[in-house]
Amino acid sequence: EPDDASAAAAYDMVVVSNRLPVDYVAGPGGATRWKSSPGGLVTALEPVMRAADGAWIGWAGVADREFAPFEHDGISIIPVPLSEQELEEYYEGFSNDTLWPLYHDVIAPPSFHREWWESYVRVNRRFADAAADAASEGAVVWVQDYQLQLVPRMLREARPDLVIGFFNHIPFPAYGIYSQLPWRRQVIDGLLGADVIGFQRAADAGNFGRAVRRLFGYPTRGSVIDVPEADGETRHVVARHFPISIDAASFEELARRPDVQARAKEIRHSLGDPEIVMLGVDRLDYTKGIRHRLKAFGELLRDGRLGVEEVTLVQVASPSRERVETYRQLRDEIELMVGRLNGDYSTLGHQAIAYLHHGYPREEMVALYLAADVMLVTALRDGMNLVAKEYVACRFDNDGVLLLSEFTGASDELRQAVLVNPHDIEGLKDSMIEAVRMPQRERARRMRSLRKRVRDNDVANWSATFLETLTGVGKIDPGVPDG
Ligand code: GDG
Repeated sequence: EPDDASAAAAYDMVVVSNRLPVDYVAGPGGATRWKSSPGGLVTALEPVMRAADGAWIGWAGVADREFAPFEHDGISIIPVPLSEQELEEYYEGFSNDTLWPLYHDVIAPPSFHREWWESYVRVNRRFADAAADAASEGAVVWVQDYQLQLVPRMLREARPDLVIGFFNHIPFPAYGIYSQLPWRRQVIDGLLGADVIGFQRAADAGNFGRAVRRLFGYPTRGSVIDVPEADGETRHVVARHFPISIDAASFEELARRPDVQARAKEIRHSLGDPEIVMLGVDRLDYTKGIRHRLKAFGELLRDGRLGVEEVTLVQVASPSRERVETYRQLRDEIELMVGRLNGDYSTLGHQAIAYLHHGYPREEMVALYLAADVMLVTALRDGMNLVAKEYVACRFDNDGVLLLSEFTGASDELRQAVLVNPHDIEGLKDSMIEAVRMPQRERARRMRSLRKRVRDNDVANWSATFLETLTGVGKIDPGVPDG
């Protein structure tokens, strides 16, 4: 039960995620400043939180520092501290070197370490405690992503009055892969503390349901799982897909700005005005299929099916998880490939690949989207992939071709993209050529249909659908006997 002190600062809507939507920047003279940070989840939830006047619980991005709660841009921010060791074990270790590769179909081998798991449990407990303190009686708490899978159960035990949602932003793997996890029962049990468990794709929810049946034998009917509780009651937990999206209107608004359009022209000009600009935008991550993309592009140049006078590939690889060894190796491999391809095929006037290991402001990203004739999304596994949706949202000119991997959640919705299997290098090459040569009428037809899809399911729709499901469950369930 909340005591008087916490009741005074109680919020009816609480979001819990590993990272806060703000970055800490050391100001002049030791002053503390906060700056909104870009990224998939922040982009998705910021508008919702501002409207709901809620609190956001998460880590501020610097280890070994404690910060008092504060307001930022109309959102109450409640920082949770992490020590340097917890950063290594809970975050870089268990979250990004165990769960991330495991949940992305073991594209890279996951590491299993018992100390990492213990740290994961400890940190999840700290986040759950912070949420229990911040939430008002009967509040809605929405827990985000794979770093915090134990929080729903911990929170339910402390605060049975709460309505608890969980959304998994990354895939949920098939049981044959999931079952490798030494703590597979604890993680599922942690998630089942929620009232609603959201996934990106129907296939992810299906994999989760199968894991529940295999490990616990709980009955499932469609998206409802019957979870027996210690008091003999049965809770009905909903596990289904809620495909995440973007704030499509705000991307289009940026794309329509004259300065952003001028910048798009300038980008093409500075590339030597090639006929075709191809673009990749990814965090530098082994799930994104950057190597497959470069290999296919390199072979097209080698075979003379594309020439550097005609085509330039712009690859933005934003720095990510740079202290994790797999990511360092990946960076070396990609930069070796880019260096070789440019060495082999660039001329003084035309670069084969413009490779950028930087993060950019949103305006620059949008200018890049506008400058690109072909957008390459070749992920080997991706929960959704927001870049694909952002590209489409920006193309109010109904032009541009989206080449999209079947292994992204986005491919379930964006059926009018040029769909590819990135493992099939020959197929990928043919699809790149198809995209480059696609007649204008067909480009327009496909883009119109893609744009309609992204407009119809934007991020406001995503969060509204999730929260309606969640509060619907919360209203119906308490006190209603099973059956
Ligand atoms: C996870 C899941 C799921 C990237 N570089 C810059 C920049 N970005 C922005 C993009 C986009 C976001 O970051 C990346 O989102 P993605 O969906 O593409 O991928 P993940 O980061 O892996 O996100 C993913 C997502 O969560 C949401 O549920 O779709 O499957 O893996 O918005 O534009 N933004 C700016 N500068 C950059 O350099 N401003």
